[in-house]
This record gives sequence, C-alpha cells and structure tokens, in this order.
Amino acid sequence: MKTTKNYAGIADEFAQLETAKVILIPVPYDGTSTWGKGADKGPEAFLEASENMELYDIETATEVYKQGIHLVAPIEENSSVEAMVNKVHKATKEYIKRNKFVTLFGGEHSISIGSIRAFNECFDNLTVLHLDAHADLRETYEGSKYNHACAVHEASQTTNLIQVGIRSMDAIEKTIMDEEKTFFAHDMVNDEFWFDKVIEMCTENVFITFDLDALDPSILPATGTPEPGGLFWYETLDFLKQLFKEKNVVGFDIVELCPNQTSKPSDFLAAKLYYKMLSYKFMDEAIDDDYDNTYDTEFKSNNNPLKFDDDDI
Ligand SMILES: [Mn+2]
Repeated sequence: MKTTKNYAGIADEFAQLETAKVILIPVPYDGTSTWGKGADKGPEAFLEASENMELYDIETATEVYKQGIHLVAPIEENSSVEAMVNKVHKATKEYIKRNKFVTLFGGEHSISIGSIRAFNECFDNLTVLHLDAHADLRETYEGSKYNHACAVHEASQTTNLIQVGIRSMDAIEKTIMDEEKTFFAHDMVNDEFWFDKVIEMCTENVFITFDLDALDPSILPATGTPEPGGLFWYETLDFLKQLFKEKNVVGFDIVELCPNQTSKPSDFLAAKLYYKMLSYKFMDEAIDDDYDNTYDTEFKSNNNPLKFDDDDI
C-alpha cells in the first residue's frame, strides 16, 4: 500500500507521534472476505479522500486535527489471518499504553478481532458497540475462527457486546446472539428511541467497531456485502454524537470499505465519518484554546487504560 506522509495532508507539527492524541493504524487486509473483494484497498482510498476534505467541522466549530493525528505504518501481514490479528492486537495495545486515542481503518472486519482484544485487555468493563448489517457471531466460518463472519464472536463472550443495524444473519447465530442487546434494522426504523436504548445499555467505556455496511447502500455502495435497509447519514451522526457525549469512547475502528475506480462518494463518506467521530470525541476540548487544566486532568484520567497484565507494566 502507498502511504501518504501525514493523515489528511496535515502539517508535520500536528502529526508527530510524541504529541498527537490520536493514532491511526491502517490495516489493508482482505484475506477472508466471501463476496466482493477489495477491502485491502480501503485504507488507501480513505486516506486519499481525507486529503481532499475540509478540516474545519461546522457542527462542532472545531479543527480536531490540531489535537494531533499520527498515521502509523500500515499493518501489512498476509501470511495468515491469525498472524494479522496478532499484529493488530499488539500494535493497538502498544499505543493504548502510550495513552493515545487509538483508531484503526480496515481492511475487512476480521481486523477487529485484534483491536477488540487489545481494548478489552486495557479497559475495565468494556462495551463493544458493533454497527453492522451482519451479526458476525459465528464461532468459525470456512474452517477459521478469524474469518470476517466471526468478527465479534470473541467479543460476545468477553465484553458487553451491543449490536446495532443488524439485518442479515444465519440461524446458527441466534444461539449465540443476545437479542436483548441486538437492535435489528427493521425495528430501529420504527423506534424513535433506539439511540437512548442503545446508550443506556452501554457501560462507561465503549469501543466502537463500525462496519460500513451498517449504512444504507444508497449512501455507501462500496462495500463487500451490501444489504438494503441500512442507516442514513444524519441519524448515524446524531447517534454517535450523543454516544460520545454520554460515554467514554476509548477508541474505534472502521472497516469494510471496498473502493471502486468509478465512484468515489463512499470513500469520501468514510473519510468524513472518521473525522466526524474524532470531532465528537474532542469537541469539548476545543471550545477555546485556554480551557482550564482541571478538565484536562479529568479527560486524561478518563482515558487512561485501567488494567494491564503485570508483565506489561
Ligand atoms: Mn457486515
């Protein structure tokens, strides 16, 4: 994968590892997808679109890139899906331990097995908020437990998993699914309170894994397994904004952008979604430049990882 020097073409002073609050890890992996191929091209298309995006966010009146966004070298590991997951896990954990706000861009959804494992090891009582058209709960698929169809099986066993936007699953997944914590797309469309219900079920620390096929294919067609009946742009943003306000979102990944040569709007949507999520995360920190230190201290303690294995410290 070609690497852009800095995320979104931001100046070097905002892109340094030491000072950046945000880390962006691209994972151009597409080894297990079952239908449309090309999620390995996702990070490059996302980064290219990001370079062509305005960096002032109108809604929050902020320029979140000034918090610092450091783009690390892409994780390119194609020897096996297990090796890729292990590398993602290791890199994610390393940056969490440096007190960074860690974000990842896939790649297919199997990358999230590594990121979720890292966040779950570092934060107490983690909620994994899973936005997706697909349940992704299979224990194994095509002989592997690291298939993209198994992306949140481990999370279903080890975290407070909440699934949102689901509209495609196999009967076998019903035996694993916690229907109390599942928001099916066909119910959400008639439920004006779904935001509140989802947020109420979240613990304080939330990791978001955002499969872009959660969105309606009319606004995001460039994904490997599109499903009709998905989320739209403003409801998604309104929901995310409320979530970021009410909970401590500790990190997120965005996966399954499968770009094509002829149509770019999906790449731009992914770029904007990522930037919006960062804008919401840091919106209160940027109200003015000399915000008082008490808030800063509180912010840091909220984001400090709470638990490490003894050998990690
Ligand atoms: Mn999906």
